[in-house]
Amino acid sequence: MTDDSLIAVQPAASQHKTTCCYCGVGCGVNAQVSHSTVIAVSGDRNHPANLGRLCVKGTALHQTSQSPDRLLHPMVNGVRSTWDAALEHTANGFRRIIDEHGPNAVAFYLSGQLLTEDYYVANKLMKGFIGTANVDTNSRLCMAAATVAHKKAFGYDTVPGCYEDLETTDLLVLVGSNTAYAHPVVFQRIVKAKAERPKMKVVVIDPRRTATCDIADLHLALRPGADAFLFNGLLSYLADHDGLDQDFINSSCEGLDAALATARAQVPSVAQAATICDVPAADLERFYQLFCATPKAVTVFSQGINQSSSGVDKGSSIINCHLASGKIGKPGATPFSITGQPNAMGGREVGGLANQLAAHMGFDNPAHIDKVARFWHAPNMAQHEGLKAVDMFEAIHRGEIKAVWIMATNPVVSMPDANFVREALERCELVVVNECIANTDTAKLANVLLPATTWSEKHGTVTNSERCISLQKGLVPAPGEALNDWDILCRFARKLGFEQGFDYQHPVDIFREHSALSAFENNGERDFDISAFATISKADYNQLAPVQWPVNAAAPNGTKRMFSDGRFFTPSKRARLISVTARFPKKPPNNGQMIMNTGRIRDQWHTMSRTGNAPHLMSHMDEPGVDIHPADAKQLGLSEGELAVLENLGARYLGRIKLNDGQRRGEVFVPIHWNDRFASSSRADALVNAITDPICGQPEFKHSPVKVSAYKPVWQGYLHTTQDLAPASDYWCKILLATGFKYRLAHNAECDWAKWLRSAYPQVNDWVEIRDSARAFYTGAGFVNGALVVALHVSRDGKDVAEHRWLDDQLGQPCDLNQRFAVLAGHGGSDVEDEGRIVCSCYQVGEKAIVKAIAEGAHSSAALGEKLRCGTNCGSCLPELNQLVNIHYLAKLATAVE
Ligand SMILES: Nc1nc2c(c(=O)[nH]1)N[C@H]1C(S)=C(S)[C@@H](COP(=O)(O)OP(=O)(O)OC[C@H]3O[C@@H](n4cnc5c(=O)[nH]c(N)nc54)[C@H](O)[C@@H]3O)O[C@H]1N2
Ligand SMILES: Nc1nc2c(c(=O)[nH]1)N[C@H]1C(S)=C(S)[C@@H](COP(=O)(O)OP(=O)(O)OC[C@H]3O[C@@H](n4cnc5c(=O)[nH]c(N)nc54)[C@H](O)[C@@H]3O)O[C@H]1N2
Ligand code: SF4
Ligand SMILES: [Mo]
Repeated sequence: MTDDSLIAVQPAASQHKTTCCYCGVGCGVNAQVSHSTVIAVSGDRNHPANLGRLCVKGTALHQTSQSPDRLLHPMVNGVRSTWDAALEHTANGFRRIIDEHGPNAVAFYLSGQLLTEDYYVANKLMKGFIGTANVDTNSRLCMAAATVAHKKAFGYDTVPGCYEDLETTDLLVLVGSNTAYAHPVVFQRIVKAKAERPKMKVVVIDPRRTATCDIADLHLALRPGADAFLFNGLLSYLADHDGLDQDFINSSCEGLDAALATARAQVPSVAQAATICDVPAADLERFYQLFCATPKAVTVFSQGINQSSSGVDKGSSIINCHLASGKIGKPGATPFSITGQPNAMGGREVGGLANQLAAHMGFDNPAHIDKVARFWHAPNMAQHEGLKAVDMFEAIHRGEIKAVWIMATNPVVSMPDANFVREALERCELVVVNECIANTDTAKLANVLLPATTWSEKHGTVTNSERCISLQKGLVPAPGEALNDWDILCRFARKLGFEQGFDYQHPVDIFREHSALSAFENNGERDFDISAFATISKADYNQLAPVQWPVNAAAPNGTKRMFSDGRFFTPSKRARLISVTARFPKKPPNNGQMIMNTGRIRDQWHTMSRTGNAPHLMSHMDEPGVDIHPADAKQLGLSEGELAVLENLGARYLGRIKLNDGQRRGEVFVPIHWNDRFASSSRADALVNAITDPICGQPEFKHSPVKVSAYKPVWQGYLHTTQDLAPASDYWCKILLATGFKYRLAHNAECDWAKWLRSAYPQVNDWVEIRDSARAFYTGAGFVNGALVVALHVSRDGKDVAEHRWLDDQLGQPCDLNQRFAVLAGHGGSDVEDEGRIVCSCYQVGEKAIVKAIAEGAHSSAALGEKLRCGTNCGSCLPELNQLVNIHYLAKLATAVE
């Protein structure tokens, strides 16, 4: 924080309301602060998003806010610098490049994890003052398709519904959304609503059987990428089965005939739809019937729809069905694009994407360009849209963009063809990165690395999936020399000579301007209007209560739901149905290739810069995985627990095989999170083709053809160490433990283990080792003053190195003779039970204990909770507890009955 009044020297412990910085659910958090540290968090009962709940990531907010890898000082070319010198260097670089090559030779790449105020300033500086729209954001990878689909249908990028609609609906359709993992608190709200109103039906549409299917009455495991066919089929079905709302269509829609004609031509019957989508016709018909017969239906869509070479069309095909059947603008009835990042929506509001202007205006409307220019008194207003993310990095690679400033995102991990992106940055003349973490894969390539504040230090607003604006509060002082992103940008702007327009003293100054722009010459024409805040006082801003936009004279307390009057923001005030020609993904797999699907796991956030540092968040899934159907695995000679190698674009992804009959044949699933800080070769995006949707530029992240084979190392094993030190090996992945690190290792050449250990740990003079005569296995442990410092277990076939969690707790512990033997054996003895994989992160309850409790009579998640506490804190593991009860009790019961 730059404002001392906000830091406030904290008394012993004080309570503050703030907002979670992870997902787009946007939960309200009570943070307890003591001695300038957030020491505890709990859910805010009064926040409309979560009503007191938090998921496992939210519950761990205070544990992840301090990182040993924190970036504390500005760095220029690897050398510590001062703020003034670093910004002078940056400004000189930008100025020279702009003078020589014009403003389009520079670019900003931003993030939905910036605050609205940061985002506003970045966008204003580039589009209004530097004079280029080469400003794009990771929202391109995330929400771009939904944004365009909204704009096409409604005139503006409006999310019509609210979370309450998910609870009050009679039919909830979750399409390409693993809500249980990605929006856990929304999922818990749905679970509760369904338990209270069992007539509510849930349909999940996802090629995989995910944790979200735990509550599904019907799961359509469709062929990857077939969604627009499925929804075109639904539109035809509605027309054929009296499912159209003619009154609503007559009064509020246009374009139905053309949309229907295209849908009918492509998907004339349910049978054809079922064949194209590769789902049982009876199941599909059941879904169509349900949708047709249920006035209150909500369709939530997320990355399974957006991240596609035809994501806009897929979004349109969903919205079409809601418009045609009048299921919009009413309680419990709406299409709902659920957003991923905490401020993806705020970014859209300030126009953070290269084709947008501030306050939901756009380059496609000359009057908008003029309005924004006049409002900003912009000396160099950009007149055309800029380059979208993938095109932007291609232009960097070609040398056309010579300076890029990256803020709050890690493109070397998260962009498609990630090795190309890395190469582009290596070639770029000037790479500036605002980060909190010193050594992210992107930060490592920065010429200028600038320390930014992050959650609990920065202060400003974010907007969640249901248009709710909340304050993320500055509660503790910035560490080292870190500054707020908006402040860094303003200092830079002033160095470029833009004194006026960037002299904000506090985020409220920016928020007021942003609010005023939303009202500027609006006259009810634009959806985004928060004019009520144009004159908000600093005191009111610092206590801002969550509120859903629009917030204006007509709706001073905000707006829960949009379009209740059947009026839209198009010139005709009617919503448009869009004619959609459904298409499959651009690049089908060749013979022998499989489709790589990518997505989230429960306890990690993106590139792990924060969640990777919390041992208990690592415990649910501690290693990059490859989920594969058992039959495919058998065909390829892959076994559970071994390593697989996936290949595409000359890159490799190594991951641990997990047999999963919830996978479709021919498709593997890998997590997006691992990166070069945590594993040797597990950046999924290095294998993703940079294929994008031609309209919105969003990449096809969910569908990459890859070659899959077994990885056969010469040796493999694991290392426990108090130091972050492991042997160079072809495969390694790092797992944080409470008192050190665990590495899983595999390599394709021989190694002299005893020699490596002695050279890597010279301080150890007390070694205990076992090696067999044929050198098929080696185990060594080193002690300093009797305490365990390092332990290595390796073998040729991996058979002798079964891991037990017991060893994870022994680092740093004094070890007597018995314990030394136990360390060498790798487990605490037959009377020490291994917990197995951790299912409940909050209480660290492992799978083995849960299975045992089920055998002993705990036959529901509630009974398990009573016995072991699992699932009783944040509830994120409830779907998995139910699954274990299914497998280990209900399925056995069913077999017994048969
Ligand atoms: N734990 C956790 N939560 C997060 C995040 C995180 O990193 N970790 N990130 C946040 C962000 S930024 C985002 S954008 C959201 C994303 O939230 P989601 O979109 O729910 O998450 P994903 O796992 O990316 O993908 C969702 C599902 O799409 C499915 N899918 C793949 N192909 C298809 C297809 O062709 N059709 C259909 N119908 N489905 C398909 C995948 O199998 C996957 O289960 O999560 C947010 N929440
Ligand atoms: N294959 C595949 N790839 C994907 C996806 C997928 O589903 N599949 N999903 C895509 C999606 S939807 C998304 S949203 C992206 C996410 O991908 P990224 O945006 O690259 O992921 P993050 O790890 O969230 O990166 C945020 C960075 O900002 C830093 N940071 C945190 N707070 C602040 C702050 O206040 N200021 C500054 N300056 N820095 C901060 C963090 O340390 C971190 O390094 O990944 C995309 N990539
Ligand atoms: S659901 Fe979890 S990660 Fe998302 S905002 Fe709420 S607490 Fe944070
Ligand atoms: Mo996202």
